[in-house]
Amino acid sequence: MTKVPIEKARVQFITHATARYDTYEGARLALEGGCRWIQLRMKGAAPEEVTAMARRVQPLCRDYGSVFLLDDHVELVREVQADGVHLGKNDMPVDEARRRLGPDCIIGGTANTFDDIQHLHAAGADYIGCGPFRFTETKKNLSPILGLDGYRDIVRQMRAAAITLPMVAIGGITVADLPALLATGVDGIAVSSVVLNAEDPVKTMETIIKTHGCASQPQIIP
Ligand code: TZP
Ligand code: MG
Repeated sequence: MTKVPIEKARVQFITHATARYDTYEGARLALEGGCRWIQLRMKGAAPEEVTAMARRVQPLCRDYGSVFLLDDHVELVREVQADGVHLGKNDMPVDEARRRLGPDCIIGGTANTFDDIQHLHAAGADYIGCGPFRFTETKKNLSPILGLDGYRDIVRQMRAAAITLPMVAIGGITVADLPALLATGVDGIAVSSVVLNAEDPVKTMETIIKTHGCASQPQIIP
């Protein structure tokens, strides 16, 4: 697998347990809807709990041909055979994670500004999750909201600096936002609640994939 398969990176699903769906079921629905990039995010969960869930979600992702990343837990990446890790500003620095995990592992970083992106690029990140687009209850302690103008500005600065890392928008994104958001030049989107809170999560993910014009490979398992 290419290190960051861009066709899979364009629509990323971030897990989140809700009253209706647990973490595993949420990931399964996203995969069934055609998503091929799952980030296992279990804020506040003990490492043993993350490990146990990762041992269930990893093979599911493999069956669907999906990328499987852990949020935060660099120390578990090898143990659960994840493809990589996503790191925020308060997590292990990307360059240290790179030293520990090696060149083949996917390492993503969270950014809110072009300055953050420059640092992540220099540190050896493979892709950027940039946000928040708008307010969301899925994440605590949000950075300043970017909105469409924020992404336009950041894309312009990335191009001027010839930084070609894939950059995905995140935070409160709905299906209706996609055309305008993608028109800003971002490479993709990362979503959670728009899928999990939808009446039909599978259909909603299918719509997102179609709207993005990057339908994934046909499903591998029924
Ligand atoms: N980082 C910035 S916003 C966010 C994360 C993990 C949550 C994205 O979830 P949602 O439900 O799509 O706003
Ligand atoms: Mg984090």
